[in-house]
This record gives sequence, structure tokens and C-alpha cells, in this order.
Amino acid sequence: MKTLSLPEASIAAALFTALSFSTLLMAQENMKMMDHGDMKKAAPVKTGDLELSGAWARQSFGKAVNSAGFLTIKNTGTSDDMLIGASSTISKKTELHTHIKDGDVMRMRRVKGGIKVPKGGYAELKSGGFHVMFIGLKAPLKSGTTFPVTFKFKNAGDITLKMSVQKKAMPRGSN
Ligand SMILES: [Cu+2]
Repeated sequence: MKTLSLPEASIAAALFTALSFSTLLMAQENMKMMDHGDMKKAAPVKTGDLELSGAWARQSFGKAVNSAGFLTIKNTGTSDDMLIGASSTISKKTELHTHIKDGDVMRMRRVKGGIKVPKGGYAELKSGGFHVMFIGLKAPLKSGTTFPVTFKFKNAGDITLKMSVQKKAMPRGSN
């Protein structure tokens, strides 16, 4: 059996340390990436018949001045409600938008009237459909942060909850 001389042994040890360290870094990077996924959702808010959950907003990239937010609104009551507006301080304007198909292109439109939250059902604001549009961001939205948004309902009134900013890829022609 060949024994390593002292310099060889220390080189081997250094290599081993460097390798384990990079593996550790990679593992940490994976953890961070997982963190940006669905695990980090804002806490649901329940007010009267409505339960607002899964609220998140897309991290803004580069010099993007707009972003979008999403959530699910459950109505456990016996009458329909309507989401008629949203407001925040992170952007100059906060609007409710929808996507419409214009030929082969998906375009965004401001919601007219409101988004119905049916009794015993739910309304979903999700990528490619209804969303909250933040127009004219005052600062970039960074993943891992949260910010408050107030939702205005026809019957339930104002409900404020925190949206968590997440880093998620943007589907083509969507937001
Ligand atoms: Cu929009």
C-alpha cells in the first residue's frame, strides 16, 4: 500500500474539501430555487364569506415597469360577490385585467364591471387570465419580499392582504 507523502495528502484533502464545498453550494442553490416556487405563498385571509389565498406577484425583470399579481378568492356565502377594484402603493396605477384572444394574439384588457366571485365557488386570478396589473412600478419587485394590496368587493368591502413576490418564468404572450 502506497502512503501519500505530506504534500500529496494535503492536495488531496484540499481537493476533497473544494469538491464537497461546491456540492454544498449547489445544494443550497437548489434550496433557494425551491424557495421561489409555490412553497412561499402568502398566508390566506378570511373575512366574512370570502377567503383570499395563494396571493403572489411576479418579480419584475430588468427595467420592467409593470408586473402582475394573482390569487384565488373563495366564496363560502349564499350570495355572489364581485371584485370591483384593487389598490396598492407600489405602482402608479393598480388595475384589474383580463386576457382576450385577438386572432392568434393574447391581449390584456381592463376588466369592465368586475370579476364575479360566485356563491359557493371561487374566482381565480392566474397567469394567462384575470390578474391584478401593477402599472408604473415605483421600485423593482424582488422575490422574497411582500407588499400589501387592498381588494375592493361589491358586498364584502375592502380586504387587504400581502402578496409575496416570486420569481417565475413568464409564459409567452402572457404575464
Ligand atoms: Cu395586465
